[in-house]
Amino acid sequence: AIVDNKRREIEARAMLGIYDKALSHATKSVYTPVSMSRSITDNEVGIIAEFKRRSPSRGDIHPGAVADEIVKGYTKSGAAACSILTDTVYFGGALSDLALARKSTSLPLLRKEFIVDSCQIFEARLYGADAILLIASILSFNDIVKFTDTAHQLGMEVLLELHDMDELDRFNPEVDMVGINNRNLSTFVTDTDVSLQMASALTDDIVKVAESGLSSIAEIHRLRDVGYRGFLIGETFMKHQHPGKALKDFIN
Ligand code: IGP
Repeated sequence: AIVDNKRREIEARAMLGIYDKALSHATKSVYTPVSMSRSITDNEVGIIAEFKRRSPSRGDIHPGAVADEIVKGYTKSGAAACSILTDTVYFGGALSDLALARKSTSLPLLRKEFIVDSCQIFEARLYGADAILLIASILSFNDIVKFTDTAHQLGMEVLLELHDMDELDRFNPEVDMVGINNRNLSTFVTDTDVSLQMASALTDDIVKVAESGLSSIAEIHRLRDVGYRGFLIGETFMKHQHPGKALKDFIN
């Protein structure tokens, strides 16, 4: 349903001619992307702090959250990068949140979106993203290869999200990071053991990110021990009035 809705949104935006401009102006953006994978591996903890107002699995998490305030807090508290949900219908986010985040931090930003068309990658670059998410469960291997190439041409990195062993055939060695999502996107069942079990399925040289359902620093240490360098965390921080402070308390 999310993907069908996304395709309809894109079709409507295309009819308005929104992407024609995005395509020709994407690299004229004043912002030059930086490496998210390096920021993660250089950071002591490697937390990718997410901006998310609500989700289909949890409903409202932090309605009315303001992106620049929260991203500033995350930056001050030592995040290695930030992830910005730009889907509106299911997550209450917007591209304007990405633009606001861009103005408030020099940390690398991930455009968290259901990418099904290359025009969304141009749009990501234009709004100041440093990296894009590609979700293996909604894409073909060919699309993953093509979209990775597009992101790289625009100077951005790719985080490829996998959830189970069956998706390993969609692994493109050209991607910059692989994320293992503990949450099954069709059932919303979240089990942090997924990251632990999938760790050995990936080669050591790829930057590994554990995603979803992470709520304690002990879990992070356990995942670090099996090779993860990045940790994508949303709800654990966003459910608090001051997500930046929550991140600080989490690390310390
Ligand atoms: C963050 P959590 O449980 O810490 O809020 O999860 C992030 O991993 C999650 O938002 C996410 C997601 C996605 C959202 C992972 N992959 C794909 C939308 C689409």
